[in-house]
Amino acid sequence: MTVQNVKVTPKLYRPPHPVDWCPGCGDFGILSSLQRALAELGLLPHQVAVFGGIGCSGKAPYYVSSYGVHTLHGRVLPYAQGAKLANPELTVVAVGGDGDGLGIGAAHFVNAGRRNIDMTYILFNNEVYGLTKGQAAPTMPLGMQTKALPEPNMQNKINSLMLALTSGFTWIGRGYAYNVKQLVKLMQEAIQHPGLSYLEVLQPCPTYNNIHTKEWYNGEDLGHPRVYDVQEEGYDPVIPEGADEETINAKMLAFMQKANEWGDRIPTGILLQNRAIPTYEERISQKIPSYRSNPPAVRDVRDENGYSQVDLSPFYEELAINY
Ligand SMILES: Cc1ncc(C[n+]2csc(CCOP(=O)(O)OP(=O)(O)O)c2C)c(N)n1
Ligand code: SF4
Repeated sequence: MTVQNVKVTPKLYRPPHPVDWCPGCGDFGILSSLQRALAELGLLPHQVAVFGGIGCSGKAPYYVSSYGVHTLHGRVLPYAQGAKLANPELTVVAVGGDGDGLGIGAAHFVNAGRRNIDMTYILFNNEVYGLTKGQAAPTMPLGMQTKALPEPNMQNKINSLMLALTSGFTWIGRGYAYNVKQLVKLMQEAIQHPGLSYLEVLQPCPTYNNIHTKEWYNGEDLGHPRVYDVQEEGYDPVIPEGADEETINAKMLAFMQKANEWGDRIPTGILLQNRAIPTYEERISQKIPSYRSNPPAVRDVRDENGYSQVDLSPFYEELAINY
């Protein structure tokens, strides 16, 4: 595809510097899927901003040649939501680890769901804190003992799909880091969904998670892959606009059954697509009709001489500390 005579290929999104994840890390599959998904949507790098949390996964903004920020631990969603609200034309993707998003960042995850801002959150789920050497993340199952742990995990895991549902995310999906073909499609669907999308990606960490490995997800002990595609089995995730209560309840129930399936069969694909909830941008536009045509990011803050038109003096006066 070409836009303004620039050929948009995944190469355009590749950085000039090397990627420093461990060999065999599932993050590579997620990164190349993201570069492909953005390119195949015909987006140019300046139309995209990628925000990362802290952790191995949080380095992703360095590896996608678009706008982006490597933010603070657990704070990726506040940054990303702020950018999207300031510039609603921007395609905003937030990424981060399971520790980042569901440990220190859990309150932001829940409250982002309530807003339903039109952006995408991709959570890299390796069940461990990779960057800090393999401690149990909030997604690690009770009783699991990976090689970095002196004792089996004493806490139960958070089911992030269920948390996303109850928080209000309007698009929920799950992918697998080594199924790039499906992952590209899921990322494109998530980005194109009008509202907040949550994509959990099962991400083997060969350095610290020696239990849920690539071989385990591939089901080498069972003789069939554990991960399967719900869409191939005819699962329909859509809650249509204006759906009645009975339809909504039936869809939520079907979702919960899929979200709780784990072990010998692990569902991937689009699990929920709720078109019945307005986006935050639509809610703002009802209060401020000019919001979309004149959002904060495009307003001219300078006068004809290039000086700021914004009067910050009341703010400074408020900040003044009197001893
Ligand atoms: C406020 C704060 N607390 C703790 C840390 C240390 N820290 C850095 S990365 C990380 C865990 C990252 O794990 P996860 O989000 O699962 O990402 P992964 O490395 O597995 O991709 C922690 C606790 C920090 N950087 N900031
Ligand atoms: S520690 Fe794990 S998650 Fe981090 S780069 Fe290495 S393999 Fe990947």
